[in-house]
Amino acid sequence: MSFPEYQDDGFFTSGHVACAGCSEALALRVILNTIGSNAIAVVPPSCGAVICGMHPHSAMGIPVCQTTLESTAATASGVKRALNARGKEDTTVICLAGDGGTYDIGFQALSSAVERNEDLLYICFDNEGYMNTGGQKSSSTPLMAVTGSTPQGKSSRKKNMIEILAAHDIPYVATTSPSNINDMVAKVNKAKEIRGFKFISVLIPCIAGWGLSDDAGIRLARLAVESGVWPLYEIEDGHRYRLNHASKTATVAEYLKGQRRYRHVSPEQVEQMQANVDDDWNRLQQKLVTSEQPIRMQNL
Ligand SMILES: Cc1ncc(C[n+]2csc(CCOP(=O)(O)OP(=O)(O)O)c2C)c(N)n1
Ligand code: SF4
Ligand SMILES: [Mg+2]
Repeated sequence: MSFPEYQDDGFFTSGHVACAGCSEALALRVILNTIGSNAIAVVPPSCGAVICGMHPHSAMGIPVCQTTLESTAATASGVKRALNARGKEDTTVICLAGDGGTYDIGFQALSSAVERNEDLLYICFDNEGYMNTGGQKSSSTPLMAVTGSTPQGKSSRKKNMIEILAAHDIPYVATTSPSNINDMVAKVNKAKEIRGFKFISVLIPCIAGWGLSDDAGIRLARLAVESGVWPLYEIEDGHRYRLNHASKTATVAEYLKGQRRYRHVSPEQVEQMQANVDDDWNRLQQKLVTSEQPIRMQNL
């Protein structure tokens, strides 16, 4: 195991109010310290907004603009254009949103901003539900997971946001995990160098919403990667795929174990979920093979 390759310059401080053991706090610390001081965050209602806290006691060491759940990408577009108008083109505008504010309620603003190819870095903290309001389902909640609004388990599959964004020909879209810090640092650094819209999705095992013990977050994040439930990959310009963790060494059953939200699932349903993951993995492999194509024109 290698040591994390980022320098902590104190852009995320102690005293935040994340649940004990929540890996979103760790991810925020890594991402903010990788971005550095020349940045402004746009944050909609979410655990991230609660974790960051209120001015002047915020845990974040950069200016924060809290916006509505619908309008993260629109607000950030305006902030970025205002900065440009004042000659501050080098300031990074970073959106820090949850999955509900990304996959569902903020999707229209997000899709429009990607279509305009705004120069933004959008981070989605995907804890697979509306968690700071008590754990309701979002369209990121996976099949069979119990939430406050799917008490018998969700009947539909998780929306594939990465592929939806790839279909926008977005310059850069990637997944990462708090179990793979160097992968996270590398992707944030890479995104910093790209002009246009960048989207990075971070899987956040939710201690409260998934029914985990306080010390299980990172272990679950790792099992998600190693089982292929959350493959680490990146796509450039909507069609050049790269897999960053190439092997699948754990089973879906191992990943589900210890999560209260899957306690009711039968062995047959576990088999079906394994088949779904295998199918998605194989499709990803096919895209890796066909992805070495010439770079397409960007609409910058
Ligand atoms: C239009 C609108 N609907 C509902 C709410 C109430 N609300 C605030 S935060 C939140 C949950 C957001 O979920 P997500 O984006 O996944 O963030 P998480 O809490 O899981 O980090 C909801 C429903 C709101 N603020 N605005
Ligand atoms: S509700 Fe879940 S995601 Fe939100 S702070 Fe608590 S553990 Fe973290
Ligand atoms: Mg959420």
